[in-house]
Amino acid sequence: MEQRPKKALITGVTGQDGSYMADLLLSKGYEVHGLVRRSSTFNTERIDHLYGGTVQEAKGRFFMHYGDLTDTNSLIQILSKVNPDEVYHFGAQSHVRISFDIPESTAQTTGISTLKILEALRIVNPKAKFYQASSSEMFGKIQENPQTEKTPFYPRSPYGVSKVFAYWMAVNYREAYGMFACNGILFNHESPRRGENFVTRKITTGLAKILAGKQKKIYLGNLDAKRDWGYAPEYVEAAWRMLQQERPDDYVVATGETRTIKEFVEESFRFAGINDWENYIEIDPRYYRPTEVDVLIGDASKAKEKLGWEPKTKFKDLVKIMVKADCEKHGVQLKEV
Ligand code: NAP
Ligand code: F7E
Repeated sequence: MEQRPKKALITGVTGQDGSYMADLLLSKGYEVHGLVRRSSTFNTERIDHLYGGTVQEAKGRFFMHYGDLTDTNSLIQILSKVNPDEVYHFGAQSHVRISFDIPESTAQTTGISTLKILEALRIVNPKAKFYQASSSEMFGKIQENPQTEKTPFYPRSPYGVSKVFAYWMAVNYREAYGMFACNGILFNHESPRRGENFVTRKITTGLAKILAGKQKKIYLGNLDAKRDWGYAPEYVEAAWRMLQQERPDDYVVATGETRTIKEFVEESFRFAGINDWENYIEIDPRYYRPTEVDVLIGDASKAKEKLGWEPKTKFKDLVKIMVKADCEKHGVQLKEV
């Protein structure tokens, strides 16, 4: 007898990770359902290739549902209707700096939404496997180096605090109700689909616009912070692998290499053939955070051992991928250096 395809529900499907996860699951033969919120302008750019039917294999297997992470009824309705085998919860207010401006709504969207979905699943579909998009921001003011699954949390923003709440909710539903809930503790991961107000994409878009004569300077905040940056498509593969294990667990996903924001700027400009990058960068204190996360570096040994997952794209390749994509978008021809 032919088996029905596995069904997955993705929250945050219009975002960076959700869209890559949709691509991955469709390539694996899943039927994919995405939760989309209403917006006054179209917010589906990252998944238009799926919905518009240009990707042949998505035909008849990709569905969008209007809902909102703050609207419990919409979540219950979608979960009941779709009855998914796997739920990937990527939806969130994911910008750390902005979480200081809208702490309460961040707590709702980034923290409480996890509880809403787990509770809805417990009632309508307790067998579904659940992925929680946990974050290295939970380590915040780091308590040890490098950070592992055992490192204590010390969040430094309303975003980080909300993610700690969500992390423990996933653990609690696993322990209290035996639900298959996993936390992927993902360190920063980037790509040409990264939102343009995160620092890497702000730099690569700004650089492309400078080269295209559309912009003169890039205004940035703290250039000394250090981040462990990986490549987003590889990170959603790790998330998928977590839900294919026999038992639910929590995993750090990282490269183990940390670089300053300044290094990202330098490498981007160097790749575009510009050495005097300082002439194009202005510091604007508006982009400082009330409490900063100075340095992050992850140890993904457990993911390597249990999931067979390893990062492939290194720092310089990541910069290259992003600069190239933004230059292409802005009609800039690069001479490779
Ligand atoms: P992203 O690009 O900002 O995507 C966030 C998604 O959440 C978007 O689809 C957004 O919809 C949706 N969303 C926001 N508020 C919503 C609401 N009220 N109702 C329904 N949907 C809502 O984030 P990302 O970089 O892909 O990250 C995915 C997840 O991983 C997030 O939970 C993030 O916090 C977490 N995370 C990210 C990283 C990273 O480095 N990227 C690392 C660790 C953890 P719109 O398109 O309509 O805005
Ligand atoms: O900032 C500094 C800023 O906003 C990185 C989210 O996906 O990853 C992301 O959070 C660093 C910070 O990412 C600017 O102060 C300097 O130290 O790109 P970001 P983030 O805060 O690390 C984690 C893992 C998540 O979970 C989050 O969802 O860069 N920085 N100048 C700047 N940052 C921004 N955004 N803009 C600047 O102009």
